[in-house]
Amino acid sequence: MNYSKLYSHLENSDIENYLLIAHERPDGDTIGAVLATGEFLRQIGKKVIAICSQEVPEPFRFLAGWQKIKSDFLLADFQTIILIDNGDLKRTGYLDRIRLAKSRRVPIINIDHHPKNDIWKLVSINIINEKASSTCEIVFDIIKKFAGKINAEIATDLLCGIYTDTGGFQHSNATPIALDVAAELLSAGANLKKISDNVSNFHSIARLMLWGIVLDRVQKSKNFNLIYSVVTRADLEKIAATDADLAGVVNIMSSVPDELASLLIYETADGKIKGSLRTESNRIDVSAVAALFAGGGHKKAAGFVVDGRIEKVGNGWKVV
Ligand SMILES: [Mn+2]
Repeated sequence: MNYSKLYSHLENSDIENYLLIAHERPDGDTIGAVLATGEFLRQIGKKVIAICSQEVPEPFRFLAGWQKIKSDFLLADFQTIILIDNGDLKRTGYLDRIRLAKSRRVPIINIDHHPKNDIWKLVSINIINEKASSTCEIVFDIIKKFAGKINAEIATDLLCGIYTDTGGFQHSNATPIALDVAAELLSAGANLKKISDNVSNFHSIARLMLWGIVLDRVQKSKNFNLIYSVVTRADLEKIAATDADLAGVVNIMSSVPDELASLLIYETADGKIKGSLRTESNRIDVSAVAALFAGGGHKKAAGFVVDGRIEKVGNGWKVV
């Protein structure tokens, strides 16, 4: 990867004020990468504000400095915007203001490992590596080649992102490079035990009850080689669970051998239906399936949003 454009931008001492944007429905990769990038930029004398349109989820609130992530900003305060792990423009949560930044010629940098999307043509510097396990793996490379200091705090941030995006080193993106980087981060003082305790072993009673509902409704599709389950808004409300509590259960669903994919369908608070797809198989690209419904994502994990509600019909469910 060639970072020369990025580095000469960073070396420009006239450009001081940076805005970092994590994606909506934030995960450990976007949060870890935003915090690590922020620390690194501060080390080299920049002023940084990190932004996320939604709250930092509980499991990532052990990362140092998460409280500093804000949810609003004034565009005029910044000389550069860095989009981190965003995937597409809508996921930034600040679509209008990013378009405005573009029209005001504020430099926008994109650091990501998602496939080509609508952010690419908008930005001045694109740092994309689709082969990277996570955006944190890319940020590690950027800091290291810049001869920046990976302290224990940055190391934990970055390892948190690699850990979450590889499903705790279980998915096929846990490549030799990802594991080499993880080893270097451990040597730099990253706290893997704290990461796994918080990210993998952090379930509220509401979440366990919700997973109970989802797993109880698992069915095999008659027409496709996939298993699916559904959750209505009423289910979520009854046990006071949140959408974030659904993360993870679709991975359990995809543990059934011989199934090509798993699909979890649930009603969102704003009256839509969201589909979350996973596969452990190399024979299917679930982002292509999601694209049929105008969604997207990765080969192994993807999602889509459609209009509608879920209704119970006999022993099954119907999207209306
Ligand atoms: Mn990611």
